[in-house]
Amino acid sequence: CPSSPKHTSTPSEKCGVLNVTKITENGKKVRKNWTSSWTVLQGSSLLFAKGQGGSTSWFGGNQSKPEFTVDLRGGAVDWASKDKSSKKHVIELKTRQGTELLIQSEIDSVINDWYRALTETINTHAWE
Ligand code: I3S
Repeated sequence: CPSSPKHTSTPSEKCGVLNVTKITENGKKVRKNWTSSWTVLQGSSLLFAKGQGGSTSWFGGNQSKPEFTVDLRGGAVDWASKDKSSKKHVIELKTRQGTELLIQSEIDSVINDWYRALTETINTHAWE
């Protein structure tokens, strides 16, 4: 992550571009709206900023504001079933607050790394 070069090896700090859509908000189904989003995992929070905005894009900078933040504590992550999306490599993320997101990347290794990082984060912060 550009703003934290010293912390790039920390598993709880990760960022990159992913395709994201909400499918449920506060327990209510919402219409899918897939967007390419600059995504940052920071501690137990997952932050999304709309649009890629170039590689220097960062929430603290001028280019992008955090569009959406998800609290991972008490959440659940799993591979999405086929009926959730026709896309491949889709992660389903459920929050304790009743928001469900789909997270996708065309790149195998990228989505596998995110799956690992999200699972790790949820397990680490499960009892907070
Ligand atoms: O689960 P759905 O309804 O088949 O999801 C698709 C739709 O949301 C579609 O948008 P509109 O129905 O607003 O045109 C999206 O373009 C598709 O990407 C959605 O399906 P996938 O399988 O790509 O998640």
